Parts: sequence; C-alpha cells; structure tokens
Amino acid sequence: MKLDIATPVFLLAPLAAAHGAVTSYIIDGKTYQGYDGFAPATTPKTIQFPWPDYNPVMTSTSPMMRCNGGKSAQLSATVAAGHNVTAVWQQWTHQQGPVMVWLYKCPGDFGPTCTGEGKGWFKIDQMGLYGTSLTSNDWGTGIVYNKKQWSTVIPSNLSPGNYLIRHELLALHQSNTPQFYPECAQIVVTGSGSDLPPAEYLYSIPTYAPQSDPGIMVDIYSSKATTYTCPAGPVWDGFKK
Ligand SMILES: *[C@@H]1O[C@H](CO)[C@@H](O)[C@H](O)[C@H]1NC(C)=O
Ligand SMILES: [Cu+2]
Repeated sequence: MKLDIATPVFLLAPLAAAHGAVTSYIIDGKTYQGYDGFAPATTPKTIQFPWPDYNPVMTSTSPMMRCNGGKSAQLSATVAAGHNVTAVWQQWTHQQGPVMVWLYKCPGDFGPTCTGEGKGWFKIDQMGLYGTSLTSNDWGTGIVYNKKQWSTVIPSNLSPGNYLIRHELLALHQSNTPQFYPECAQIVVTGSGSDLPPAEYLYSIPTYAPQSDPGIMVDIYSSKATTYTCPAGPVWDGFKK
C-alpha cells in the first residue's frame, strides 16, 4: 500500500481515539469511577471489569463481546431493586444503533466463579429505533450521544444477589459493519424480590445472536425499513409488572 504522505498524523490520531466506553456509574447519587483503560498502571480499584481501549468489538462471536475483555473487578456497588443504575460514557461518537442493558446472576461470590460464563445473561432494558428512519438519530445510542449517560431501573422484584451488569452499545452507522461496545460492572442487588426471567430470555455471551442477525448486519442507508428489532429478543415483560 502506498503511504499517503499528504495526510498529517494529527488527523489520523483522533480516529483512533474516537468511539467510547462506559467510564463510570452513578447509583443513588454516588459516582463509582470505572476502569481507566488508558492508565491501567495507576487506575484505582473499581467496580468495573478492565477494558483495553475505546475500540469496538467487530463480531458477535468474539470473546471480547462478553465484557470487552475484562474478567473481574476488585469492588462492587450495592443497589436496591427498584433503583437506577446510570452508566456514564466519557465520550461517545455514534448516533445509530441500539442500547441494551444486561444482567447476569453470579452463582455465588464475585471473582473467578462470576465471569459471565454460560447461558445466564438477560436483558433488563433496551432501546433501538424510536423514530421511523434508520438514518436518523432517533436511536438509543443517539440519546447516549447527547447525554453521555443511560439510566436503567433494576427491576423492583428482582431476586437479590451478586450480579454483573453489562451495558452494550451497538453502533450501526457503517453499512453491514456493526460495532459492539460492551462493558461490565459488579453490583450487589438488595431487596426481597424473587423474579428471574424464564429460560427463553437467557443467553450466552458470546454468542447471543449470529453476525448475520437482521438486528446486527444492517445497511441503514439502503434499507427501506421503518422499524428495527434489537438482536436477542425483548426485555422480559415480567419485569414491567
Ligand atoms: C431512572 O431511570 C428511568 C429510566 O431511564 C428514568 O425514567 C427515571 O427518571 C430514573 N429515575 C431517577 C430517580 O433518576
Ligand atoms: Cu466508533
């Protein structure tokens, strides 16, 4: 390949620095700093699994899909069922594609036995297209673009215990080139609830859907569709009671 010497290096650098990741969480007014993927040597202990950089995961089958590479964190945050977890992105640059928020109930303690293995992931929140044009900014990720935040209610009757919470942005701005941005954190859900979704709402990550899923492999520019269906099905209705 011929080097284009007319392209100054400073114009290339921002491309690498674009995209985004969840960088902190807010629960009941308290901020929990996330992992700093750019200063791993000095990052303090966090509730968030480590992630390498702001770059996307490019295939739904990648091991990076689960938690952007991280496997554990040193801390956890407590949240009462019925309260909100707000994820914060220091930066986010895309406006087409869904937001999906997932939970995974640990069999016991956090750590090596709670890395999100097996068919235990379920959605508690999602927003795809809320308008009628795929090329518009009327998407969940468009809201994240504007607010740099996403708030999700922990279902009020959710069974208490140790959970991983996984925030996933699926960017669809490049035709048939989906970009996934998943990050995970450790939360302790309190309360006296007993709900967990039935088996048909549980997924392994990877792979909750093939790369060919119509909610993943999308050309928003040539598609005539006026609706969009998130991959991996709906949020369980039982949570909305
Ligand atoms: C909790 O999150 C929901 C969903 O985004 C939002 O409607 C609600 O205003 C939030 N509540 C608080 C107290 O922030
Ligand atoms: Cu990007």
